[in-house]
Amino acid sequence: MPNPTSKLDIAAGALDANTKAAKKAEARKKFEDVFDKIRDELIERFTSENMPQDAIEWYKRSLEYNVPGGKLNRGMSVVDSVEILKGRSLSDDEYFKAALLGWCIELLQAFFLVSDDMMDQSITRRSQPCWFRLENVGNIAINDSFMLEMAIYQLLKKHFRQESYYVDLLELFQETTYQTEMGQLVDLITAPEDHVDLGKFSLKKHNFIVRYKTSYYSFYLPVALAMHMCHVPASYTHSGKVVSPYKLALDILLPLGEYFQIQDDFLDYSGTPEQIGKVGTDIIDNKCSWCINVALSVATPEQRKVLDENYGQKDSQKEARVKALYEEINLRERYRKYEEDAYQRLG
Ligand code: DMA
Ligand code: MG
Ligand code: MG
Ligand code: MG
Repeated sequence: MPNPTSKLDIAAGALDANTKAAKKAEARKKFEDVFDKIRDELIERFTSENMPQDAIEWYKRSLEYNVPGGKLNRGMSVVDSVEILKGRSLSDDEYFKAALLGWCIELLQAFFLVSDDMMDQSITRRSQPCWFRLENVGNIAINDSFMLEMAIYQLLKKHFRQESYYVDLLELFQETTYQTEMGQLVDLITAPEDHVDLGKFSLKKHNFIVRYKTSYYSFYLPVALAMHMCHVPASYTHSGKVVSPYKLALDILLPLGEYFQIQDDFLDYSGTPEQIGKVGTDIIDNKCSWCINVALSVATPEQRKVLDENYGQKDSQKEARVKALYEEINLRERYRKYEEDAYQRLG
């Protein structure tokens, strides 16, 4: 006989999950609504410079194509962090300001992704062709990416110029952009198109790249922005000890970024375009990914030879050979173990 209480529990659990999902969808919708306002402001400013109609339409299309279609985790976590720091729900004005900072991260991300896709020669992003792949766009995407970045500073000036922490916001965005660009540089020069040298890869190098190209902007930035908005000071003394809250946040958040990028690397190989909205290019691009580093660390001399001969080349058969080797060394199981471990460590 099934126990009616447990049936009730299951029903209650399902209801709870439904409510949570509904709440999440509602929060996303509220956050997305702020984008419409931001886009209109940016276009209004652009139009006020007497820009020709075709340029206005171009800029609008670039904003709509590149900014709002992602997971929005980074942007929405500014709002969540401000709520947590204040310990209460936000007034309309507070919500708007937090969401605006969130959209500034999404603009920064759009700037990075438009250029990253050109440099990585990617095909799709968010289940649509990469911006530079569109007919008539091509290399104009370089300038579009610059304009996505500059939108951040126009918005900050308009909405935060009067705040005591305005300069902190500016410095934080600039510093984070610099860190990400350093990471992208090392990511790219470690993966030369014309010369494969797997001896240059290591998990240590991977770790460095990941911290710079992903962790700072994806994990530290949202929380640090929220902390500035809540007037958290750079340091204070507590029971005779100097506390540096931003440093503390960094120590907690960087490992999360590492986990996130290792998942991104693993999905580049194992995820289908339907699952991840993009076609993986790491093997063909000769990237110092988590997958190749794990493979190198366990490969027999014969397997190493296969990797040397097939990795990093613009040839889908060679790419398939590397993927087959990833299966041979049970990379999926190794990733599963890594993930389990990471949950223990980070949870
Ligand atoms: C992403 O690295 C880093 C930035 C700064 C965009 P990536 O090339 O692995 O990202 P993706 O897999 O999304 O192209
Ligand atoms: Mg990429
Ligand atoms: Mg890249
Ligand atoms: Mg990737």
